[in-house]
Amino acid sequence: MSEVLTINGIEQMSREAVAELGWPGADTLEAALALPEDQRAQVKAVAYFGHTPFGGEAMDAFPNLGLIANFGVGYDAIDVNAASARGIKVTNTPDVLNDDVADLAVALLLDYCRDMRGAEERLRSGAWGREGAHPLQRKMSGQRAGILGMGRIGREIADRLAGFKMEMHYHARSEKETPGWTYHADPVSLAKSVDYLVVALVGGPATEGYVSREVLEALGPKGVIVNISRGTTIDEGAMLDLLETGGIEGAALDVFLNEPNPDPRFLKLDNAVLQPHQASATRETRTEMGKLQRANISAFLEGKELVTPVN
Ligand code: 8YV
Repeated sequence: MSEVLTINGIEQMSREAVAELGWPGADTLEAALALPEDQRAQVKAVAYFGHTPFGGEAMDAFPNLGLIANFGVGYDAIDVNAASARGIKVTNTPDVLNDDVADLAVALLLDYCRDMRGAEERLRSGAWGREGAHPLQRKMSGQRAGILGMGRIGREIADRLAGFKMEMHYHARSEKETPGWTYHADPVSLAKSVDYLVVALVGGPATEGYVSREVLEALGPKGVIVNISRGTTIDEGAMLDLLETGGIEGAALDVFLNEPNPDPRFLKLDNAVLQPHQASATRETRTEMGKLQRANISAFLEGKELVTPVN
């Protein structure tokens, strides 16, 4: 047993890197907790992957744990207060994934508007020849976009959408320096003012259900919601109700409450573009995320300053 334990399906590129380091792995947190007590007692750092809640009770199963190094910028799965109370440090992997997440947000919106998957299916199935052109689509460039949460990822998305000549609106805790974009002090006012609402909030209890039924209703029957943050940030039941009844026009989503098995109601919708939580999933970015995670672990084991500490 090594002093580092990897927990949860080790992601793509970093699986090899982690294997090279010779760290043992547990496929799930549950499996890690089932390790013999003497093995758990050797663990000083956990390389954590995925979104299963990691709370105080689980931390207590590793009496010498000093670091949870999360693979991902969002660390909402980890109870940071419980970690701090136990003197356990938490790190994440910010910034290296901003471009990919912003790229996917734009791709979701473009795909929603232009129905590239449906149009390709028309070509592949021969329906183009049999039935003619694909139905007309919806314009994205030049329309009104709202960004909910103007952190580093939100800003990257906004910069990209501004490049599509969109009229930019945003809501964040405070007004930011922008090239003349309209600030809204509350999310309802933002939703009322835009055609496309992109959610780029941090996850965790503070933003749970932040996109409420009221916000979605303000977006209205021509409005489209995009989410690349966390499933928790939207009242998912309300969103499904409104998608099913025309209360909002559509959705383009990379995140869900119940991952990796989203509510089956989503699968029946033809007004939604659905992605399996893969906004950061390029080889390049996952490699960088793995490097940053390992740099934090090395720094911790060598008693050096952590690279990207959370607490
Ligand atoms: C995941 C993400 O971490 O960074 C985040 O917060 O949501 C993703 O990059 C990734 O899927 C690994 O679990």
